[in-house]
Amino acid sequence: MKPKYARALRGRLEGRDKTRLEALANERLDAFVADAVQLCGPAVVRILTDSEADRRYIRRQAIENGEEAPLATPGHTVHFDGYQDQGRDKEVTRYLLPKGVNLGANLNTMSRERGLAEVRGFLEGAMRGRVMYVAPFCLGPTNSPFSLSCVQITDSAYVVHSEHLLYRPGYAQFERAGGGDFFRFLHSAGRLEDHVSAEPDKKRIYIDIDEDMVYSVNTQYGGNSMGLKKLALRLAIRKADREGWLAEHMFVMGVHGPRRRVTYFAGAFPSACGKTSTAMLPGETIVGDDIAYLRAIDGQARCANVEAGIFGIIQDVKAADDPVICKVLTSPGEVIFSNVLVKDGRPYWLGMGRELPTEGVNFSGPWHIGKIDKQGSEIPPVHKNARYTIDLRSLGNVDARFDDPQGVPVGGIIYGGRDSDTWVPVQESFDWPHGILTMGAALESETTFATLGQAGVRAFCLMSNLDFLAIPIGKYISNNLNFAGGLKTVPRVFAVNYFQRARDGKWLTGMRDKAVWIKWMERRVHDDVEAIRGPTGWLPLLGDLEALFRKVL
Ligand code: OXD
Ligand code: MN
Repeated sequence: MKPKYARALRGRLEGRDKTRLEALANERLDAFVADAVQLCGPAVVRILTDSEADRRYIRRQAIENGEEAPLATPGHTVHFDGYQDQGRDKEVTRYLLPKGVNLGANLNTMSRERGLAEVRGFLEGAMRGRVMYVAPFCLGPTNSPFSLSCVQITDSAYVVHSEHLLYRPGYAQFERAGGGDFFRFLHSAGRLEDHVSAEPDKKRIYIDIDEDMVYSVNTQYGGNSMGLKKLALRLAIRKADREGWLAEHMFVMGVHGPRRRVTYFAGAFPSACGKTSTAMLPGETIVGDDIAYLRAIDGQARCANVEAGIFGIIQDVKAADDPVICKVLTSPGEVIFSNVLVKDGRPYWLGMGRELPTEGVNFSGPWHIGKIDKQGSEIPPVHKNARYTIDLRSLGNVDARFDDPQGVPVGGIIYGGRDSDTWVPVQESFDWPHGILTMGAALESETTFATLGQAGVRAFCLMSNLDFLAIPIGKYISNNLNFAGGLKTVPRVFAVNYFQRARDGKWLTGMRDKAVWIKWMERRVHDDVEAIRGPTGWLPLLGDLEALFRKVL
């Protein structure tokens, strides 16, 4: 380690932790840790490896420092975020632009110089008296063309615990390969009151595109604090643009067709619009529910789940519709519940199919029905964006190839939105450009509770990836169009809409109908069924749907 970094770390990084950092012999990493220590002023630095002992240490820390509390079921814990911190905060999430760079009017940007001064100002001394965790991770499967190294630095054991469940370990990858040009995330929950970030007006999530680095401060909500989730997606979109692949807000699933055939689909729907419930359809297998990288490998479109777990919305999860998830949420094993209601050590959430208790503990502390907040509004028992965090491997329906270093071949791409009156329930595009432009790029969807702000407003939502886009929109669309150029077989492109309503407001399709749409798409990929040429795409024949409804439902 260079003497200047060793000097900066003296007294805070010692013994085993020092040896662990030195063993990686990575000057860029040393510089990152030294800068974070000088800026945030922690009492001590812990360098985490991939070992089970370190995972256990983090779980204990999250409980000991009060960020999580154990629940009655062994392995289950609950975490609460502050009242104004329970969704992605788009307003304060900005790209820091170096002079002369323009990402277009749709992206939230500011000058790099001003942004760095502001966010680094909020981080100054933020970890005084606390432990700083340095955790290396890998996005995508390890030892794979998809692998991307990352380092999360944070003072939150909850953040690292969540990332242990959601991502692959990265210390060994740094040892082996030096980490390559890794992404860096620096987070502090900031000043805490009752274990939640106490200064929401100083919440900032700033993305330094020049340095592949993200700063996040005065927030705990996973979507704002976990670097590896949507913050890494932003950096990955830029890296993919430079290198000729795609980083998408997509689930990946294996659809099981006739004669034991498995066809893989990747699907982009906005947050809270059915990605997880589609990937979890009974009889099919899940590769991932949120973020995928797509690459052309030997002329074939292949994709991999960037993650290894689910940070899922818990509202409406119930045994009748989601038996596999419910089993994990009610059995011993590692689960973090966030922003649910707790009574007698049991978690409760909206739409769980049971009446909620009239008192308990929630994000506001001890809660009872009718409890009023400082502004005089009634505090709901549970936030709509309450979540569960689990390891994908705890699910009974995980796809056999979920960790395949080569990813899985992509048979079809699906775009879907929350759209009450325009798109049909399912259709196929005429070809790749038609699908990319009219189904992906033209996607509109109603806003949901997954982000702060008003829900139910129909908005342009390009490829369900607009929230995370970090390059100009036109460039991103061109990259998607051009992706097919490197392929021998081009995936089919489909569009679905689960949210059509009649004039009286009633849903026009049922919750389970998507099980039929997906089987129809699987048949189309192999030309097993014909379709009608409609004005906006190929539509299913009634007879094929009737047969599938009988068989599937
Ligand atoms: C998510 C989101 O958490 O998109 O996946 O908000
Ligand atoms: Mn998402």
